[in-house]
Amino acid sequence: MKILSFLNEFSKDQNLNNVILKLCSSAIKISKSIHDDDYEIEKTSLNEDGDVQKPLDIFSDKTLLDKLRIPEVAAYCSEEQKGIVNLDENGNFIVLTDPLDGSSNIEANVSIGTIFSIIPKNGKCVNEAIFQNGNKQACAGFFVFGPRTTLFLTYKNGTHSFFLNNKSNTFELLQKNISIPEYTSEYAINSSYRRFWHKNVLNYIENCLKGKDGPRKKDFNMRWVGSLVADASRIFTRGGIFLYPDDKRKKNKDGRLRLTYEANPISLLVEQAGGKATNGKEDILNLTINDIHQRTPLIFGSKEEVDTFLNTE
Ligand code: FDP
Repeated sequence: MKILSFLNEFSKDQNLNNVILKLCSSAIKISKSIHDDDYEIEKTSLNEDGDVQKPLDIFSDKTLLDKLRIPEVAAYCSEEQKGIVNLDENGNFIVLTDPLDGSSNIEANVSIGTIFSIIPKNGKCVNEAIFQNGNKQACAGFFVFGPRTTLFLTYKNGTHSFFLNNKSNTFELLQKNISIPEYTSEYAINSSYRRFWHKNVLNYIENCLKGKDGPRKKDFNMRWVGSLVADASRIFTRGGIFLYPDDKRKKNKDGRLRLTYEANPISLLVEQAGGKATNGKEDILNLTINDIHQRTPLIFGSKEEVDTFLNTE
C-alpha cells in the first residue's frame, strides 16, 4: 500500500498528511544525495552548539526547510539552526528535526537518518506550543538511509513502518502496528564511557554481563551501531534496550542526545509500539521543553527491560 493511500485511509488530518508527504519527498532527495555524494569530509564546520557539521548535514537541513515552506507549517526548528525559523503564521504545525542523525558515520557507510517531530499550535503562539512536553506531539517519525530507505511513523495511532520503492519513488507500507517485544536479552550502550557511568548504570550492565549465572538468569547480547536511527530501527524490529545515560563528565551531566529532535520523537514511536522511554527518572514524554536544543539522558526499548533498568540501584 502506498503511503498516500495509507494516510488517506487511516489519518484524519489532511493538513498533517501534507506535512508528512513533504517530509517524505525531502527524505527521497536526501537519500539520493547520500548515494551520490563524494563525502567531502575536509569541508566540515561546527554548528551553533559546537557539534561537527558536514556538508550533508547542511544539505539535509536546507532540503527540509525548503520543502516545508508550505501553508501548513508555522515554524521549523533544527539541530543545524540556531533558533526557531518562523514560516507561515497561519500554519498549524511546527516541525522539529535532526536533519541527518548519525552523520559521524557517513564515511563508514553506516545507516544514518532524519528524525522529526510535529507539534500542533492549536491556537497557541509558536513559542507556547514548543515549550510544552513531548506528549503534545501530533506526529513523529524517522527515516533510515541504510541498505534500504525506511520510515517509522506515528500520528498517535500505533507505529507503522514503510520502505522506499526506488522504482516508483514512493514509500510503501512495510508493517502496520509494530509491537516492540516486551522482553529482551539484547542491550545497546557505548561501553567506552564505563568509567564515567553512575552506579545504577554500572550495576545494570554488570548484571547483564553476568549472564545465566547472575541475577538476570539469562545471557545477554550487545549491539551498538552508534547511529541512533540504526539502533532504534533494530529495537523496533526485534526488541532490545538502548541506553545513552547522563554520566560523570561535565558535558554529559544532562545527557548527550537532544530532547526535541531525538528523544521526544523516538519516545513517542516507542510508546506507540508498546515500549517504554525514560531519562532514568521520568518518562521522556513528560519532560518540559525549556530550550529547543536541550539535551537529555535517553533509555528506551522493551518495556520489561527498561523497568528492570529503572529498578536497579
Ligand atoms: P552523531 O553524533 O553521529 O550524529 O545524535 C548524535 C549521535 O550521533 C547518535 O546518532 C548516536 O547514538 C550518538 O550520537 C553516538 O554517540 P557516541 O559517539 O558518544 O557514542
